[in-house]
Amino acid sequence: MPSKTKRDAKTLRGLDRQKLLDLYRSMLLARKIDDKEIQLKRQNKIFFQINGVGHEALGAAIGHVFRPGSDWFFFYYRDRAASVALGQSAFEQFQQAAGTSECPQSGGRQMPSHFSSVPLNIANTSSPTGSQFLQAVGCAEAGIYASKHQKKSKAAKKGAPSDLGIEFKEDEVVVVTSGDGTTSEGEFWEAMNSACNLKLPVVFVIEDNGYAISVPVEVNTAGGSISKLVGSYPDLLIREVDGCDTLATVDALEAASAHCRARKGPALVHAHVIRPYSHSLSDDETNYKTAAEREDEEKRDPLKTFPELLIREGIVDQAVIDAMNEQIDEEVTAAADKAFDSPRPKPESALEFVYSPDVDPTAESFSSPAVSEGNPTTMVDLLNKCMADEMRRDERIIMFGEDVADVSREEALDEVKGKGGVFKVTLGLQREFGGDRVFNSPLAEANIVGRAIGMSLRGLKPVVEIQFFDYIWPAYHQIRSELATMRWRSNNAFSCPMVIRTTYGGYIRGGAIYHSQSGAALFTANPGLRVVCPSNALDANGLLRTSIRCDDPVIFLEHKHLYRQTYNKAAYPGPEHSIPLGKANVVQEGEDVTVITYGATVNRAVQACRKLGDEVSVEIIDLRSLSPVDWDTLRASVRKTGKALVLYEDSISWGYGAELAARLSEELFTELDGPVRRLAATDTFVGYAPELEDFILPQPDDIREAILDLARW
Ligand SMILES: Cc1ncc(C[n+]2csc(CCOP(=O)(O)OP(=O)(O)O)c2C)c(N)n1
Ligand SMILES: [Mg+2]
Repeated sequence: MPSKTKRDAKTLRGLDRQKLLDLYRSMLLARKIDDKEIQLKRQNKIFFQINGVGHEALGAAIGHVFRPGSDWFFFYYRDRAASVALGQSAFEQFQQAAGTSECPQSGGRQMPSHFSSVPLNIANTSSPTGSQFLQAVGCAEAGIYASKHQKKSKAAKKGAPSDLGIEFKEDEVVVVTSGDGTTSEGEFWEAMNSACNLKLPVVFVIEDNGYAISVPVEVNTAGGSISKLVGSYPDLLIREVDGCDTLATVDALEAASAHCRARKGPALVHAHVIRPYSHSLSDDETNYKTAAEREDEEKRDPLKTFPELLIREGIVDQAVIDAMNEQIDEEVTAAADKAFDSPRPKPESALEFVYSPDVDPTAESFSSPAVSEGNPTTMVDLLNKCMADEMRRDERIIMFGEDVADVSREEALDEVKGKGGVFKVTLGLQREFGGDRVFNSPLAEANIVGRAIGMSLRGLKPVVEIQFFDYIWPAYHQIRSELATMRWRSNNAFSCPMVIRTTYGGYIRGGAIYHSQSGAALFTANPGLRVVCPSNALDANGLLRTSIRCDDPVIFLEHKHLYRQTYNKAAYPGPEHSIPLGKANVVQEGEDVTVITYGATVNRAVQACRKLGDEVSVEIIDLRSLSPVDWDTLRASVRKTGKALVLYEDSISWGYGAELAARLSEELFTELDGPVRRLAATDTFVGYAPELEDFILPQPDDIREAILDLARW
């Protein structure tokens, strides 16, 4: 071993030669991967390219300050340098560009620069800008919950469950990055609000390159500075820094990291960087950036300034820089070649990992009969009892939403009865399980689902409530783009099993447009989601249990009108009652016509049949689970009767029943004795006046008519 030279001993801002060279190496590797990818794209060997050029000093500093495998990272597409600095190899990056089957980031499913790593705790990156913020908040909450739980269970008596199976470090932090333009997304502000309110260890790193594609920062951000704008958030440490100055950036991130590790609150690092290669290969920034502006950026390029600094300060000489350049060129070429020699995805592998390969919620093992005790009670009560039973059994279950807690100010618990949800479905759960497990969210639906995704990524099991289906839309982006896709897009590396309970539907007299919606098809149209809809109290209990124990995200639709009907009550079925998903219930058997329905129209079909008397023999099928669908039961019934009426509460056109009708017509064409008919709501919204509501929604008389009409064929 050569003895240490004077140069080895020299440090810059406390960083030794090796650390400084490591920083440079990450920056250089990232730049060269981008350059190589650009070449490959121009040769049509890869199909997309987006670069992280100009963001490398910041990325290398992130990798230097934070801890892969114990801190968590929610990145966006410019974080190539951060990813390699944390430990991702050039080969991993090229595998994604080439779209290989063994690419650990997505198995050929996502574009390049969608970073992801289980061992490094880089949560799977998606393409929508800004959806990562709330997930980072939830991820930080999961770490705090696991830590508190550990402490409690150590203190608890023997036999108490002690381990949630969630790995965490006492001083861990969550890093979330985005561009300047993305801070205009509402979810950024929702995340800031919750991170500050809960004093969470989240480091927001805003990589401000001055543009969102062609839109300059002052158009996106009032006053042009995000760090100025967030100045009044409580407990937020703010650092503004030149993100092209590697060492200043390390200092800023160190300060943020220390603030968060000491649990003083979140931090925001506003780093000014450059974007000299245009937004992506599909963009040419000369169309909107002046030559002078581009020249200024060029001067700040960290790949120029940092090695110059190292040489100027006597840390290295040009030969070291040249040698590193050569070595990385070779590494990059070899990694790219290896990626192109790697196995390609089998086309049919596209069907894998839409859902969990481990837990099949349609399996017979989820069929556990009711062991009934006590008097019949309501759907609200049996939903509540299911959640209480499951929470006793599994301490990973966390419940939050608007008004779901009994009382946020816990000191009042002894004096008041508690709210427990606007329909009282969660009443008493906070009282029994405490405010760490059952709590109110801000009035922000994306906040609820985004945070739940971050929690479930780490192994918690959120069972969250969206107060009204009518107001689920701010969360729809999280549901459709993140929740439904997580397992598939990460090739089964990440998943977010959870339950989203929401109340839906009309027939409530006065619900009108914004308290009567029922667009189930907007959820069943998303691969990756399970959609469940009970029509009675007993099924609600059994289906909710399966949904909670299932390994997939479940949208659990609770019809408000059914919550307290006497006809659908049942006795408490015990703590193990469960019903597999995808198993319909034949409510009544018949020979002439099959009525296929779910939710509040099940009982309306029964009423219609009562009115029919013996005129027509009708089989009524309650789907119970809208995705997956019990096609076997539907086929068998329609084969028997030769006639099918699909009855649903959505607007008739494009509604849930359209797919059922299409499939049945297609598959059973030769066995049908009449057209597959649909009866549903009008193609309007639901009106307030009873005359309007009754006309809009299918009523027993309408159902009777439709059955008679079909029977005549
Ligand atoms: C929700 C969403 N809207 C629009 C886009 C299209 N898009 C991709 S990148 C981008 C600009 C982002 O700018 P900024 O946040 O400043 O990040 P930068 O690319 O400059 O690093 C846009 C509009 C997207 N991916 N997601
Ligand atoms: Mg930008």
